[in-house]
Amino acid sequence: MKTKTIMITLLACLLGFSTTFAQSNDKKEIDWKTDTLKVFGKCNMCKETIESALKKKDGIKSKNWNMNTKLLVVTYNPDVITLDAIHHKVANAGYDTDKVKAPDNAYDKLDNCCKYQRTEN
Ligand SMILES: [Cu+2]
Repeated sequence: MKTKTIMITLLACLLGFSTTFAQSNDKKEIDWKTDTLKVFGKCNMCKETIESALKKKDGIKSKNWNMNTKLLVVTYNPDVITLDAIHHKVANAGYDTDKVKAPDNAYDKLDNCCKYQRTEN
């Protein structure tokens, strides 16, 4: 009787363990992607605006815009957001990227100190 109880307990443990294992195996690892894009901005306030346009809930893991190089390095979950969508998010915050031009009304909303020189095209 005692042996049976032990056996059942052991079996239950094993079953529980294998289920946990299967679950963690099922859960897909996030295949983070890192890309660099050019974003035309000027100062530290631009940095704030550019970086806060990219949010964690949108699949962004990290972002860092360099004021001197104008390069934004962004790590994101490609299952959640595309690089194209990232360009658009930055552009909608008022900043031209190397691919997407910011809407004029978004640019106009920027603080005067942040009004970077736009290229004509
Ligand atoms: Cu600025």
